[in-house]
Amino acid sequence: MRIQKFEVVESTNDLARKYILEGNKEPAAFVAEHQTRGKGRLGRVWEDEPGKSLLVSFALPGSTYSNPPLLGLATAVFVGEYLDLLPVPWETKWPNDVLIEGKKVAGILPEGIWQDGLVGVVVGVGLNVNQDEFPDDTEATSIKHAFGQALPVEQPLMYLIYRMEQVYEQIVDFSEILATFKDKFKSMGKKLRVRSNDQVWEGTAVDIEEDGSLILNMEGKLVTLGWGEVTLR
Ligand code: BT5
Repeated sequence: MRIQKFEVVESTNDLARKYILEGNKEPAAFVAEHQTRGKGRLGRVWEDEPGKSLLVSFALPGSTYSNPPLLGLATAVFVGEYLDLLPVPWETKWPNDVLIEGKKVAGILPEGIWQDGLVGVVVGVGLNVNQDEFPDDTEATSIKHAFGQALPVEQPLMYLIYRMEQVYEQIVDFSEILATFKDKFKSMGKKLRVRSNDQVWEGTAVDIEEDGSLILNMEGKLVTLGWGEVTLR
């Protein structure tokens, strides 16, 4: 895996996208200390504290990963596996957030890169490693707050690189990872409100399918949602 480090960039996801579109074939990791236009999903902003956050985007060229959201979900589990090493208790929030005691510690942004078909996948990870300041509009935390001491940002980075290399080499068992995601999804069996495609769905979370979709039971009717925003009802 090629690793490229930067001090300040607009968004590491954009660097990874450009790298794939330039026709590079080797997987790469783009790491920054600070982003001036960190991206969340649906045009939202990802905030960081310079030098205290892990901001990395993995570029996986090729068409093997035809399901970017599933890769995002798997990456949430990889972050969780790292937290297990400390250990710090964690949970998942569908589709791809990692929470510690109900507060967001990591956000993941998977993107399919298209050019006459799928030419690669980018997976961006924002992980609050040593952060002390968080956005006002959300319940957030950092590993430092949960673990009680600061850690080198390189530590989770190295773990994620190790797992992403396995993904690239196709030696990762996605069904096992999905089982972990489900096991750590504390809202399973609970009433949820999900905003997806400009519609609001209310029902009980009953399963996550092999492709990463969430299944809601709406008064006996099962609805499959590929992507969405979850709030507890
Ligand atoms: C995400 O979006 O959670 C995906 C975030 C991905 C960020 C990484 S950083 C490296 C790479 N380069 C990029 O430009 N992006 C990726 P979403 O589910 O839409 O959540 C965004 C929301 O999370 C915001 O609207 C805030 O409420 C909240 N938020 C922003 N910064 C946060 C932080 N540092 N910690 C916790 N929550 C945050």
